[in-house]
Amino acid sequence: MVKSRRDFIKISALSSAGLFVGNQVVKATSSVAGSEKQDSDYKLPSELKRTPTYCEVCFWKCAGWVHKDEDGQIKKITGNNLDLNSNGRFCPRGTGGVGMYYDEDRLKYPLIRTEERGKQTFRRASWDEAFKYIADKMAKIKEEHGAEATALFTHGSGGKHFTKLMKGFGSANVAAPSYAQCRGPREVAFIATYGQGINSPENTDIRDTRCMVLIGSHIGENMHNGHVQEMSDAIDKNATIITVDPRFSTAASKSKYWLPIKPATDIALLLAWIHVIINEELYDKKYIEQHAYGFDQLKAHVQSMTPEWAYGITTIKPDVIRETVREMAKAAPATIVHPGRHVTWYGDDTQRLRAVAILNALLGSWGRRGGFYMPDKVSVPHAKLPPFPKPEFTWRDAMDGKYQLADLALANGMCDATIPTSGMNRSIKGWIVNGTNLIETLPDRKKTLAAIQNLDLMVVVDTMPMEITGWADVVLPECTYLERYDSIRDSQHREPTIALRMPAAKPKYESRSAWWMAKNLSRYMGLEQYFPFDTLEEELDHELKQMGTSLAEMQQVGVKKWKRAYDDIYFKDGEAVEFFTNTGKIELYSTAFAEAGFDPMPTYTAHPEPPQGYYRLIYGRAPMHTFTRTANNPNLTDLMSENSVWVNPKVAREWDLKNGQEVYLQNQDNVVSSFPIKVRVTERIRWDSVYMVHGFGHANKKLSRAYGRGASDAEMITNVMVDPIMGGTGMRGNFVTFRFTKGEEA
Ligand SMILES: Nc1nc2c(c(=O)[nH]1)N[C@H]1C(S)=C(S)[C@@H](COP(=O)(O)OP(=O)(O)OC[C@H]3O[C@@H](n4cnc5c(=O)[nH]c(N)nc54)[C@H](O)[C@@H]3O)O[C@H]1N2
Ligand SMILES: Nc1nc2c(c(=O)[nH]1)N[C@H]1C(S)=C(S)[C@@H](COP(=O)(O)OP(=O)(O)OC[C@H]3O[C@@H](n4cnc5c(=O)[nH]c(N)nc54)[C@H](O)[C@@H]3O)O[C@H]1N2
Ligand code: SF4
Ligand SMILES: [Mo]
Repeated sequence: MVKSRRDFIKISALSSAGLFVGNQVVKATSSVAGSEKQDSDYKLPSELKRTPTYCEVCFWKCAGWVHKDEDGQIKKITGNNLDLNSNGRFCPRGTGGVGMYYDEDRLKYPLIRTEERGKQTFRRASWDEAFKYIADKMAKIKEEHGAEATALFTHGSGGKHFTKLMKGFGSANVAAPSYAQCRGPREVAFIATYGQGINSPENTDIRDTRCMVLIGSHIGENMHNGHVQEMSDAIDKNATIITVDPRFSTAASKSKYWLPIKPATDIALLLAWIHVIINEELYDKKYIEQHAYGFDQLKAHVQSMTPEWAYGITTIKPDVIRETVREMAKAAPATIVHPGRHVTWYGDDTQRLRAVAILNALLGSWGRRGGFYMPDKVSVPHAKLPPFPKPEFTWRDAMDGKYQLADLALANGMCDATIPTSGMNRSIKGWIVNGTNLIETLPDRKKTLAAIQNLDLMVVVDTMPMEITGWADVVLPECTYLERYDSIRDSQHREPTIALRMPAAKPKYESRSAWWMAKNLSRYMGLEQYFPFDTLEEELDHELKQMGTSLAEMQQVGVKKWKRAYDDIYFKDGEAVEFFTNTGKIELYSTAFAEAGFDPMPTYTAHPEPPQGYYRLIYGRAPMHTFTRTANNPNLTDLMSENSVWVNPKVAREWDLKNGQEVYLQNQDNVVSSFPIKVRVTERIRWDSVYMVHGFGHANKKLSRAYGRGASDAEMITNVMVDPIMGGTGMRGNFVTFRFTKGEEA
């Protein structure tokens, strides 16, 4: 075996030597410049029986209240009635968020990788040491390769603070996996069509919809709180739900139509729907005439794409295709063809989402009640900072001019730019990874690890000992969202709303907030000018006062709403609307794609099918878990402690598989799952596919409840279908078969 620069190390129980270091830590920590404030970091207002927060268990960011008992122990979290994301109710995961705070496996102290007797290990360090170590390494990278040779991977609230630090340092390499591994293709497709993305929370007007089409979007298991509630209200009001999914999802069980499509063929279905809606003249003529560009080209383009043509591809019967699109047209414009959220499936995802955007335009649902509303938000005014240095190169320079239409950075692109290529003479040498478990999050793990081996520095900021922390040089323990202030939540909605997160308890152990880390690192790195406030409390109060409120008021109310400045949530009849596209119109024919050399209108291309004895691996969410982050949460493991692999009875018979039997999975590249997974025999999945929930099969033994429970879908995702338009990583082109023993990797 080639000796690697960096081994995966478990964060082991620290020896007595560690304890000794620990004693020093107390002293050392208090010598961090300006950190006298650390112990009294936050004043916890004892008079507040409940403190406001917004949830970090997923990115819906519901605002709620943390309740404590007389002894100040955190007891429960409930929703804030003023909040539009939650309507005062938390989902099971959000309620279980308390478990993150109490989890005894949490990261407790800063750690630094060392080599002892030829073996790599972590030693406990003081914050001072850790900051100094990072600042020195960053300075060295800057000297040798330029500040541009550093990157920040981040997902979650603390990212804003580290972003400021990186930009101040001179790097523009900042990416979240929620773009190229999630909703990126959707944003690019809607920007190309309407000049405006979807963003989060999605501007789908589910509350008032009369017909909603879910294409591989499994709301109900995908537990986006406010939208699950709105969908259930819409169903109560007899809205028609049409679900397109190779799996009988929870949403499918509530649907008038379930279309168990052959995976990877959705574009054909969408084009056939577009064909019918145009040829049967069911589209919104007035709307299209007034707002759209390229109708004639679109009409000509789809002429051969009949339901009969699509039947051969999708296995959905022509009469079902016709009937369902007539239902959509009947309810229009209060119809939503839902764009989904995790849409990086087959590499032609931007084009699939273009087809979704086009179908919505034909239904006239964009800007209409029950379709897509026009969201509003307030912008939080930030303190004026000195300008950031201008980077001379970014990850884009390693892309050979590709993916120009990506409007945000690609996490996979930054990973690629870390592996030396001929295209770029300098590769990235330092990573800060905040709140993202890249090993389980990015597809093609081998590549991620190859990139990591090429680094001079990897800092991981996390709350838990995850797969990614095992590869770090320095681990910085963040306190949970229940123990810290964070930036004001200012996401879009029907009305502009802000929410405050404040600590309900002091940070446990030596964990600290991302803000505190970024602030202190800025001192060691000579970047203090980008962090002008001594505490985040002062910074927030300064921002809030400019908005006509204050920290004190927000501590009492948690959420504050503003009236919309204009009555423009829906387009008015006949209103002239200017769209931010080249033509100022809704582009059925994308001039931007044509200019960039891509198909201006979506086409269907066939994707590889599973070889004999293999099944397409598809994956999704379970209502009580979020990605890999909750698999060890004591409250949530009580509800679901492992995943299973869904197998059609026909397949089970062929393999003689029984319910509950443990199997290993092996993919097309002969990768075998590290752990076995239980079989669930069910008619709810097509015979050509198997299904599992993402987020299980943890490999870090320090996760005492999650280690080895179930299997990891990510481990099986070695084939990546990259979207040529924006660089998203299609992850559903992987096929697995069953093994009864682990054996040697073939
Ligand atoms: N195979 C596969 N890959 C996927 C997906 C999939 O379904 N299957 N889904 C994709 C999608 S849609 C997305 S959005 C991404 C999500 O990707 P990630 O955001 O990477 O998801 P998680 O697995 O939850 O990893 C979050 C990490 O943050 C840590 N964490 C939790 N709370 C905090 C905190 O307060 N502070 C800090 N610093 N850290 C914290 C957790 O311990 C965990 O290590 O993954 C994408 N990748
Ligand atoms: N409980 C919970 N809720 C979450 C999350 C979570 O971790 N936990 N994560 C949140 C995040 S960041 C995201 S991005 C969303 C993701 O949630 P969504 O955007 O709703 O969905 P996906 O994960 O892409 O899709 C999963 C569904 O697609 C189906 N599917 C698989 N292949 C195909 C295909 O080829 N065609 C069709 N039509 N369907 C297919 C699967 O059977 C499954 O039902 O969920 C969010 N909500
Ligand atoms: S949907 Fe659930 S987990 Fe996500 S932010 Fe809201 S309460 Fe938290
Ligand atoms: Mo996502």
